[in-house]
Amino acid sequence: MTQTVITGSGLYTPPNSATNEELVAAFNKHVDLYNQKHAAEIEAGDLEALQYSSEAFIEKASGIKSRYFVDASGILDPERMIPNANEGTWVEDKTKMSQMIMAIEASEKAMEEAGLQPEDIDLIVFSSTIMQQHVPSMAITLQSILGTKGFAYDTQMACSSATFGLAQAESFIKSGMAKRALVVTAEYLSPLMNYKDRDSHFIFGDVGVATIVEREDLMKGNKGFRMVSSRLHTELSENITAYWSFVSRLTPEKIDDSYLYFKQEGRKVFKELLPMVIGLIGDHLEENDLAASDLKRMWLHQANINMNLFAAKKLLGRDPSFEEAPTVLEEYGNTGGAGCIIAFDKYHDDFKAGEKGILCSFGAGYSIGSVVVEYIKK
Ligand code: CO8
Repeated sequence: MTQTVITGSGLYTPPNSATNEELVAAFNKHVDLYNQKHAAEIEAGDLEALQYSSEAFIEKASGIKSRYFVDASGILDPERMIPNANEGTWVEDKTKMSQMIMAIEASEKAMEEAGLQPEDIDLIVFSSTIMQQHVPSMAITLQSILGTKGFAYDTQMACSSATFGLAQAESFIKSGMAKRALVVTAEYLSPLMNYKDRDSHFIFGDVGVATIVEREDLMKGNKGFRMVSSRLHTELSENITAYWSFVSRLTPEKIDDSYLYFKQEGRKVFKELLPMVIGLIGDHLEENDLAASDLKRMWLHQANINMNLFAAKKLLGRDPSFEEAPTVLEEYGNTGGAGCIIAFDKYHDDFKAGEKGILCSFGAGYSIGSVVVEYIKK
């Protein structure tokens, strides 16, 4: 049977960042400006005063201390609270598109780790929460910039973009339609966020990740993570939404309405999604005659530290060590579909042949993607 192997990964970290302190200072200044501007309506009881955000809450509720942004200056400007577009003339030069910059660097690093040249790749799956450009696709544009062969296409699966992309690459390779795939998740999420929303202004950061999936018998290098088994699951929920769409321009007067941007019922997500995730991982491992204790590592979705610790503890029956379930939330925040791959990229060099791990994403959709891997060395 054809086997597939993850032979490389790459991470692009944007040059700008914001700590909780910086983000909360800008948010609270915005609250002051808003409350001053609307003092009379607030006084008359016609409008509710906005409340301050707090660093202590953010760190305790999410485990996030900072996050990276393509642009932080617009987000930290209390009069603006929207990222600035700093990409110049990207329509004429696609290598200057913010999302493409992330994709190119992450892809180059992944190809380098796998020992591949662009012409060795015959499939690009550009799988991200959002696409900066729809026509032509981001994937085909990236294909032309890098010089890869074969075919390339875009797909979107929010929090599970990377794992769904990996499973698609695996399927294409197993079917014989491709030999070597580049899976790219470039999460340029900040333009989709509402930095005036106290409940969610601290959650997300921008980042780019990429992985290489090769047919095992054609591997150029001598090591990698064999994809033992993949499982995908979706189930509709409106507890995480961002209704932004190409039809938003038809009602320009509503362009700033909060329903267009990221919104969630965090508690409900926590309560509904976690049992699904724990159940799916448990079943997935059982199908493969594995227990959580057989895994060296769980590279879990990075949305919330409490969620990750809860899931890992339930699966293991005890508290996980950092090595068993590493988190990158403190530095990167929630990076949508990229989170589990950041954790994988940073924490996979210590594997020995035969050791196993699981990549698992979960979130908006709802969507869950689970990939069991085994380290191989030839
Ligand atoms: N500062 C101070 N207080 C605050 C703040 C703040 N910034 N925000 C809320 N509070 C207050 C609330 O008002 C509330 O007050 P009260 O008790 O008086 O009503 C109190 O703090 C507690 O609020 P919550 O119950 O909301 O707090 P939680 O402890 O639940 O923490 C979290 C909130 C962090 C959001 C948490 O619920 C969580 O992380 N849940 C899981 C959510 C999750 O995993 N979502 C998946 C995210 S989606 C994803 O990962 C990728 C999506 C890709 C983009 C998709 C675009 C559509």
